Amino acid sequence: MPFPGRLYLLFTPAACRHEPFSTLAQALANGVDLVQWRSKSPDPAGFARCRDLCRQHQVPLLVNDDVMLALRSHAAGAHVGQNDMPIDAARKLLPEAWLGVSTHDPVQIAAAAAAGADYIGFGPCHPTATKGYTTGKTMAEVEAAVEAAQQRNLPLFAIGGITAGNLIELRKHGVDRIAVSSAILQADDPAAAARALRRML
Ligand code: TZP
Ligand code: MG
Repeated sequence: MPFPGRLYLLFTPAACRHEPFSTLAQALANGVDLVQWRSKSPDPAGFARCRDLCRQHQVPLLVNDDVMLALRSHAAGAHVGQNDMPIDAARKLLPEAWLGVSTHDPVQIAAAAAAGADYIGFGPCHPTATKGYTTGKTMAEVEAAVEAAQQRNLPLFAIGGITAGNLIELRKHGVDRIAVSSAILQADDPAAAARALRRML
């Protein structure tokens, strides 16, 4: 099955301006088509609510960092960073589920492809307080990453400080999938924010 999703929401309940599960429901009803559970502390009840909402909307749910939670909960997959469980170990634990990897340059993209990742995140494209990045990528770096991913048939989600305002430029440089947190979770109107991003993808 081709990897699904254009508008990937990194869902951290504590990062929401409004009530988290109402925010998630609005995002799911307005164009978010992939969700990552990204809670920094264990929250089984929150995870269950998130999973139920994703199921209702038939949107795949992936778990950040915690490959074992992804396995136990029969989530659609897991996402690992460069300092989390090694990709090949995660791949062995999740032979069937989706596996995503955070990457920051073409060398990491090649390694993620070789280890069997199903998709990559690439960034931070722009500075973002969500993860404390003060610098982003040049558009030449974005293009090089898009090309490296395309050569390996690896879906690439641009990530980091993406807004409806700066997505136009990323689109011009080959980005067709994005992962966002604050653009939706911190929006005054999360439904409108999700719709605005989705219209551009
Ligand atoms: N990885 C690179 S930037 C980032 C992650 C998880 C944060 C994305 O959040 P935002 O709020 O969309 O910048
Ligand atoms: Mg991580």
